[in-house]
Amino acid sequence: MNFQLTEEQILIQKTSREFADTELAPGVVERDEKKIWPKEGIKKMGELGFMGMMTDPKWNGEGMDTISYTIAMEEISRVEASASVVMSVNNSLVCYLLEKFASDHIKEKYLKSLASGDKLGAFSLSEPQSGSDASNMQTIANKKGDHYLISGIKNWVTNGINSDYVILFAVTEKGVGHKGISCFIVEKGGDGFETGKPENKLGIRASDTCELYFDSVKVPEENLIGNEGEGFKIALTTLDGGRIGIAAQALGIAQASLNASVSYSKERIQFGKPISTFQAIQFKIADMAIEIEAARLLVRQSAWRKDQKQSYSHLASMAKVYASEVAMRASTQCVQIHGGFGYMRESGIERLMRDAKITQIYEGTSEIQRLVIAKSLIK
Ligand code: COS
Repeated sequence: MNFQLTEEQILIQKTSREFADTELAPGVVERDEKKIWPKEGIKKMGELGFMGMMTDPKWNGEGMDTISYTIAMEEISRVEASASVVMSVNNSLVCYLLEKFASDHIKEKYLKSLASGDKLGAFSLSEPQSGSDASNMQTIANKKGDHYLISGIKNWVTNGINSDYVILFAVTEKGVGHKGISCFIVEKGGDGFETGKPENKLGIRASDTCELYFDSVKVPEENLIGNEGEGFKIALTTLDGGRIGIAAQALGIAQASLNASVSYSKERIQFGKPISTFQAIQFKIADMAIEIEAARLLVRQSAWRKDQKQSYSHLASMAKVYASEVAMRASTQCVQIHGGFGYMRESGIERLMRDAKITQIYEGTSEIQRLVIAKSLIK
């Protein structure tokens, strides 16, 4: 067993860490407060190759392994989770899905520009009545000659506003449950395609989330990904990998919480001493560090298994459920250590707690992850 990162992985860590500290840290609190999308940061992430990290260079990606991707996700999330979610969706939900399931025609036409960061993708599965119960979707795609007409509503779509292309799941055959769901790539802005207003969120406020409305949107048949009826399995397979990315995001938020706690506790004087000298604070810091190391092992192990082409669905769920709960605990303790200051918006500390919360919800709630884990044990 070798826990040593490769030279390439160390380089990715250094590059993403420096990028996050120099390019994303300035203005991060204001972007969160005012819901300003990190446009410049995302553009630079594309230039650095962070938008198609695992995609084959043949399709303009970087051809890196999943461990490298989790390292970059962790570093960027440490500074701005709103930026890392944009990266995560484009990498693990959009580029991965297209590379694995789409035709060469789609890869040539869409994947190349998505992996290079020139275009941005979104992934739209959820609907008002179907979140965890993902197969209960109502959006319909009716075949008419050489195209489909798609109608319905998708919600909680990350990158919904700023994306160019949307991965869309819709029903092509009613009454057969998940076997009637198909997957498409749809260009934004066509007739009947409307983008909703930005949602006002608790956390990751600088990222954009919205509803998408489809009213008989015409989509050419060559934009079907895989075969009709394969959409649900494509979605779940893709989400397995996505969950590793979100686990890495949670890890970054937890690490940021620990870093801030250590440095503030050494500076903050109470009762004539730095609060870091008090055991009550030391125990909180120690507990955070233990849990973060354990979460990192789960994240890296699930990524490693994916790279080794071993089954990893249950481990991705374990990594996500554990890392997201660690992020929640660490960020809450971080606010506690910072006291009144940490509760103030301008401190940037309470943001960690608000950002952590979504990692327990999106790409499958903690409850769904536990179902996936239990199913893998009981089957
Ligand atoms: N990869 C590929 N296929 C999978 C899979 C996976 N990880 N998990 C299940 N499947 C397949 C099953 O094998 C089954 O296929 P068959 O009918 O051919 O045997 C099919 O998918 C349906 O499986 P199942 O009956 O277990 O589906 P359920 O409807 O009970 O749902 C859960 C399973 C709850 C795990 C799934 O709906 C889920 O993950 N929901 C959360 C969705 C989510 O993450 N939403 C967030 C959206 S992105 S922000």
